[in-house]
Amino acid sequence: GKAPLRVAITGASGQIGYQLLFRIASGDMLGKDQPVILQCLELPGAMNALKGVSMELDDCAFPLLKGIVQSDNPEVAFEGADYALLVGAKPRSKGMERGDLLAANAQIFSVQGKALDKTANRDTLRVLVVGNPANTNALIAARNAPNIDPKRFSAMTRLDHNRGLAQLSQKANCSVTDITDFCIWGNHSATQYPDITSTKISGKSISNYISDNAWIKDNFIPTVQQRGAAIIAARGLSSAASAASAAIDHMRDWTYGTNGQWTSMAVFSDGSYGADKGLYFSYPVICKNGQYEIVQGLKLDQFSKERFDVTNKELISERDAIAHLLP
Ligand code: NAX
Repeated sequence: GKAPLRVAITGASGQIGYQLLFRIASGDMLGKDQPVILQCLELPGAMNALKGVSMELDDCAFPLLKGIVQSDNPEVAFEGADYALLVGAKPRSKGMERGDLLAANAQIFSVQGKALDKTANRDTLRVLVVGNPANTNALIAARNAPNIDPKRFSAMTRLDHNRGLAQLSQKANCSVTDITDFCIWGNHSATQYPDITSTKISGKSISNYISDNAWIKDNFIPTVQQRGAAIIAARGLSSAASAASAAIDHMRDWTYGTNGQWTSMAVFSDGSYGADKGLYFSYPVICKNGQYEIVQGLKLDQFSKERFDVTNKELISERDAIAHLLP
């Protein structure tokens, strides 16, 4: 059989971690023939909860699960890691300013970037930042890991992408797999731009199925942008199982490819389409041979350009707010 791969997960005993660990251990992320070792990082105060989660993982008797590391030390949790899912982050507390939130997370992701640089497997590593503000946290982690290719870092907009697919499939009364060439641009925040300009359903322009432009502008786009808040309003808790599912999709597709289809990933910007270079910016990507490529050659109309600029500006302002903390 295959040698086990090492998968580090931070915030492992939190809401998303609790969904994620079991799906990774059951083979949903890396395949039903790929053994894994889970390397869990938590805050010291959550180590007891993590122990309970680890006991439950044992109790599943997953054939692919070859070990569980439990640590509050990032250098230990990231030791030899082939994958790192950075889920744990500082949540916004009451009265906290945006700048304070960015700074608190800059602290966490600086430490974790340095630890990845020191102990992870630099030649195989794939990093997905889920903890918010995810794009800027990815930037901070990558900048603190000078010996790791910045293309090995990414942030999650796959949940936004999947939310968009679900809304479109319900409106057009088709299967999510019939929908192609849809993407999310920019930040994982309310400024993200879910773009249907190139989208096709069963190979034909989406306008054949959804001709109502007002629905796209006034319903679809805000619904996808505000979905996180709608889940909190309904459930009293933020998205967790769907976030974990999107993280699984992201890592699986990055590793095994998308068969020529688009997905959305926030990746190191090379300046494509005018996004600021070096930001972690969500683009349409195609994954193959274990790598992603930003889809090139698309034409952004006036409406799309305006929305693109808003989310680009927001990411620049997030970066500027923590610029003094970057190495
Ligand atoms: P929880 O508060 O349930 O869990 C977070 C866990 O992280 C806690 O157990 C905490 O002890 C741990 N933690 C905090 N700081 C840590 C550190 N420095 N090292 C290790 N562990 C640490 O939050 P949960 O609902 O799981 O959400 C986690 C993060 O995902 C949040 O930042 C949230 O905003 C973000 N999300 C991002 C999404 C995306 O699409 N990119 C969607 C879902 C989610 O809202």
